[in-house]
Amino acid sequence: MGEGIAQPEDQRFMAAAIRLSRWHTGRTATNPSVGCVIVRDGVIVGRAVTALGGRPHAEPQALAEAGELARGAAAYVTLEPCSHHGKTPPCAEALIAYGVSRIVISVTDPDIRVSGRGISMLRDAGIEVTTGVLEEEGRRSLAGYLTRQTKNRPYVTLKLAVSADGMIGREGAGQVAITGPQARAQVQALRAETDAILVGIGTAIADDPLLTVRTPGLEAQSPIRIVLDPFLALPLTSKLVETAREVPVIVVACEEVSPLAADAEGLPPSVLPDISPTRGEIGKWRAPNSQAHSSSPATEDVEQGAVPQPISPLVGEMPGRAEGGTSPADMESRRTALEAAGVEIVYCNPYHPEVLLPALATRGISSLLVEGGAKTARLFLEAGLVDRIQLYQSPIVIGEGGIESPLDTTDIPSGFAHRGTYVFGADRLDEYEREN
Ligand code: AOF
Ligand code: ZN
Repeated sequence: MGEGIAQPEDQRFMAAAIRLSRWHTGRTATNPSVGCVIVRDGVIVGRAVTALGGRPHAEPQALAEAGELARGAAAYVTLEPCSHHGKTPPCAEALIAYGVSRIVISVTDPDIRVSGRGISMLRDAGIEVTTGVLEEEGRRSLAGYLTRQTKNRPYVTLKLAVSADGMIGREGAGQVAITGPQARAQVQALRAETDAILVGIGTAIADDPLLTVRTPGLEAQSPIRIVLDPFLALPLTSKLVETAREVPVIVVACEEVSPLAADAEGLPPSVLPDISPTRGEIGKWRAPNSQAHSSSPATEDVEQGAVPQPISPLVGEMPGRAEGGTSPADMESRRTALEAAGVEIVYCNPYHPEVLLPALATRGISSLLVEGGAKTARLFLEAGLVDRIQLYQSPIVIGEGGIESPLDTTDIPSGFAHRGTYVFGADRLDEYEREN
């Protein structure tokens, strides 16, 4: 027993398992997308990824493919096999039953129902277990799941597309194409593996974006769309509102406009309606108007953190205040109209991502893409709540009236490591990752 000894081919087979796991990233609800390959005499005899929706897990599927060949074989899994009786029996039991003799694991599972127990079960059955193989890559492939499990918030990617003169758009010009088609296709692929995408109301009004995935074959993988919109200024004629029944739209509004703010009971006004914290399916949302309070620990955190906050000075610059006023009656009619169009409104100070993000995690959102604009990017950067920066640089020049990027390659905040440079047509992508 004890720690198994890494074999020369371990990295190669673990790399294959990690590649396989990527197939279902973002498509396994709150479950991680895990890859598993079964290897006998240097040949892969079974392979699988966690099924769409999260079950069955990877291991039983790979074992079923290997069948009798699994006896005496080695199994490579990107995450510690589970030990709990959930909706499926423990994967560790299946590996033991099939007679696998060696298990190689990249990352141990932080889920309190598993966390080390999967490994103990396997070792107790006399199986040699090696852990930590390609752990950095394994962690990256499980980033959303690990961040939600250990930090109670989604993994946050900030994406910026910057012109040669350091701009992300032009005042009053709506959407300006900065990157070319190859880079845009790459961003569509990123959206497809991300649970939710977030923009500020300024961008939602100026650009009127759709924020969906349009790549043929991936259309069903559009993320939930979230708009930080303190005073419910999102136009009913916007593409977001018009498509809210096809792909969910959540508007995050200030607590002070919440119908509950005036609640005679004095209930804390800001809480996102909860779904089952551990097993909720991301796509299932409560009906609009639902202001249910949950007693789950994560939600309690949200409630505590969401005691009405002083409103940031940014508010004054936000569109919406000027338009149509912010009297309770105006807010009420906007709320009713947005909800009638299928938009969900949640009340949670839009200027405090440290409050919003745990609430999103409680609803099963493991990954979030922040796509604009400059103020929203700064808000997340200043809160220290960006895990990864994807900075596209294009050769085009915006010139007069440009909106300055909050970042370029020379002023990436400290604590980020450069992970790579990639070229898409005429554009260049630099990727940075938070180091802890
Ligand atoms: C594995 N293999 O492919 C995955 C695992 O709700 P359940 O019963 O499906 O359990 C979800 C937990 O199972 C999840 O939090 C994580 O600990 C583990 N996911 N485990 O052995 C897999 N996806
Ligand atoms: Zn399992």
